[in-house]
Amino acid sequence: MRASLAAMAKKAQPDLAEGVLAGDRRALAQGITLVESSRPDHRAAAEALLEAVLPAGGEVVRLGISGAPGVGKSTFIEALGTSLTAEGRQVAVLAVDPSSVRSGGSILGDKTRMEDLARDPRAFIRPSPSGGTLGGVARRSREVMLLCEAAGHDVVIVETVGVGQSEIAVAAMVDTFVLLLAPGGGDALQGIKRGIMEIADLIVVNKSDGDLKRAAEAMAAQYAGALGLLRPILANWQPEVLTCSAAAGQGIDEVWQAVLRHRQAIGDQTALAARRAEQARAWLGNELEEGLVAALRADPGTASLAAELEVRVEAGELSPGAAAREIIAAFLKH
Ligand SMILES: Nc1nc2c(ncn2[C@@H]2O[C@H](COP(=O)(O)OP(=O)(O)O)[C@@H](O)[C@H]2O)c(=O)[nH]1
Ligand SMILES: [Mg+2]
Repeated sequence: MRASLAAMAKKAQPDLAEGVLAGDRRALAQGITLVESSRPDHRAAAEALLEAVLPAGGEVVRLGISGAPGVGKSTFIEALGTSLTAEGRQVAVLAVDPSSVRSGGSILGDKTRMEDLARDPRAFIRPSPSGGTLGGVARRSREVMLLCEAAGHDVVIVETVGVGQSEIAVAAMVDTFVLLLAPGGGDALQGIKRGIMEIADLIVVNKSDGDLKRAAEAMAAQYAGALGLLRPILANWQPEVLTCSAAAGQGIDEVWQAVLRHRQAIGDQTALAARRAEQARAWLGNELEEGLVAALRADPGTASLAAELEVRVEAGELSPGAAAREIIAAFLKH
């Protein structure tokens, strides 16, 4: 499989790009395998493939969804996704979850909660690439997103568990970022870091049904009040707070309408393109930083000096700043 993939990558690159652009699911899956591979020859092929299929253009909606485990992300994505495919949209669902090595792939395990969507020929569900740093996982997901768009998916939903930094990375690759909450966590506002509220374009309180309905509404009111104190991210967009019941399929369309309103607030296609261009520029910066650090760490000539200086920093003989400058200077000389 590995060998044949590499061979295919070398010989049939244009065919693969064509297959992806034609919306062929096997080609898309092969392309994703290339993009997610850490083998250097695959990386080169993946970059060639991305170059061949970009820019996909079209009216793609990139939607990020973050929320703690159990708030109902999978149930929500199933409900939203199936209603979008019923409208004729092609939906891709991706996950960014750097911890998925441990959990065995969040979305894959969740496919049982996305049963209809998983079977839907208009939908494509891909678990988080496993392994590596958050930066690495997020980068591969971003590239998978671009491949899915090239293959004709016009709504890409990127799911992430709202713990740690992954939501920042997801917010930086989507147009609209939704924070999903649910009552019953007990700790309400305290449980959510202010940081994630600051990047949310929409806050949706799920499980607004049955016994939880009143608690959900109270929670929504509380968050609306808290949001009012924050500075809006877009000049003409005040983040909205909505309630829904993913399980009952209620309020889902209202969330989608809010997503479309946020998109309107971003502006026309030119404004959207400018925003995405800015995101791509920021990603370039991240890639450069990660790449440089990786190159430095892999450089055998620098490694021994780094180990030596580390000891001196630990002993308090040398400041971390001075040590870093010395290591960088040595690395740059090579
Ligand atoms: N009452 C109620 N339960 C829900 C709703 N959405 C999801 N759940 C339940 O919450 C639990 C976690 O849902 P899941 O979609 O797996 O959450 P995730 O971990 O965020 O993906 C499951 O038991 C769901 O059945 C909802 O709208 N109302
Ligand atoms: Mg889930």
